[in-house]
Amino acid sequence: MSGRLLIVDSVVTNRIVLKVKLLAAKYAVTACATRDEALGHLANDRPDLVVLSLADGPEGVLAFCRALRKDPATTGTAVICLADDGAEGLGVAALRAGADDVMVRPVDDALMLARIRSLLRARNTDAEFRLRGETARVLGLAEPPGDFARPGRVVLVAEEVTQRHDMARRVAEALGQQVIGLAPDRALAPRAMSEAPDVFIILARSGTGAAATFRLVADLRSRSDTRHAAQLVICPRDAPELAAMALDLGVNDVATDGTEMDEIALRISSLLRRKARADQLRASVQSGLRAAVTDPLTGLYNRRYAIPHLASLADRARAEGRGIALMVLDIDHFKAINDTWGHAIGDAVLVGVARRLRDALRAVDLVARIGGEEFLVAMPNTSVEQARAAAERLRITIEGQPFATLQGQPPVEVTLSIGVAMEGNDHPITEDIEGLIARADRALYDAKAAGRNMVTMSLSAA
Ligand code: GH3
Ligand code: MG
Ligand code: MG
Repeated sequence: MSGRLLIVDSVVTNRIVLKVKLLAAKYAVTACATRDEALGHLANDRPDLVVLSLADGPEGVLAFCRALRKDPATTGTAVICLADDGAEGLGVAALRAGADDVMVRPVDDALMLARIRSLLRARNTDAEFRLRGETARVLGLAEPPGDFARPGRVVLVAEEVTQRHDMARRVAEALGQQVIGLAPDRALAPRAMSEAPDVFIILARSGTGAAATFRLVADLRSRSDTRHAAQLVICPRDAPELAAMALDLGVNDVATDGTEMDEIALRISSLLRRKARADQLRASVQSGLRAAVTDPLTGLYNRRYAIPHLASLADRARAEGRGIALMVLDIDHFKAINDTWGHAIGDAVLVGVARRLRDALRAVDLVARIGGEEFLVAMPNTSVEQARAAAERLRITIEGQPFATLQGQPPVEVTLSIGVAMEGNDHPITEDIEGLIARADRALYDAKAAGRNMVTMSLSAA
């Protein structure tokens, strides 16, 4: 995976050694000796990830880190801080300042590269989510996600029962919320929890137990009720290769045994925030897209969906050399229904008509509400006779039985006029979809002019 990395370290040998390692891993790397130099670089270039040495005066470095987070241009840039061994408390401070990870020198090379890969992956996912969120917003589909932290469901998974209870209790204390301890097989049982977890903390086992840990990580990722949950794996201190493998397997974060509880709690909080943001965007994009193409009153597709869908139905019919029927249906004297019975009953009639139309058609047919009391039906793979019969059936479906609307109200008699335009069946199908609809509209007008409650066909444009 390629990416642009920026190193800020005043010690020349540190800078060069790290740069050489990262270049060997095929990253584009810039190294700066001072934060001022780094700022100059940041003004012209947007690195994907910044490595900061905390040895260069922690106060200044942390302020720099906070500034990166605050600036919209760099808020999504990943940050790794490097601390000297024995710099107690700096880990927590750096995470609070917005760093994604703090690594203690001497850093294990494989672990560092795995961490960089993991952060760049997360950054890409974030960027994609942001983009989707923005698209949804531009289209007017979704509310912008708020910055919020709701309590999440945190589950700690460990094989050994005493260790499990002890760790769950300590994490819960540091985090200030409930943490459920579960054995691995219970974590995989869908009904073990009433609601899907947001974060799994997994206590890794080293040696022969490592395989079981990795299997659990992969299993949780593959199941529908746990796949979106974030994973934090806590590895034994002397097993950086295990942490590196876990990151490459796709866990969201790793920590080591003996990491301060405050730091674990911060890492979990950050995972919870990220998970909540992703959940919200997923939900708003999905419901936004659905809302964008359906009519809220009847649940039918709206015009925005119908036109492009009709175009692709026409494309397919053209490619297969089959006919297509397009109908425009309009309720007769609907204004009078509103005037006589009131708008609420008018609405109920619209809902009822929509339901009868949908029930009377095939699954492959398109039914949409394209105006107040106007509907569109497209039937692929349909001959003139079939189209005429279908339109007649729809007309009778509406006319045949008055509509029961609101409770206590008498049923309402409704009729429908239908204009049908045929395409294909010996002619090439038009690419002019609006023109095709206009033909069906003219046929509808003829049906209205001829007395309503009637089907009129327009056989071809030629
Ligand atoms: P025609 O037989 O010529 O089609 O006459 P019409 O009365 O059906 O047609 P017109 O276009 O004059 O009136 C349509 C009415 O539909 C006017 C409008 O108030 C009403 N309408 C449009 N949308 C809705 C809706 O969502 N709910 C209700 N209740 N009425 C609606
Ligand atoms: Mg109308
Ligand atoms: Mg009408």
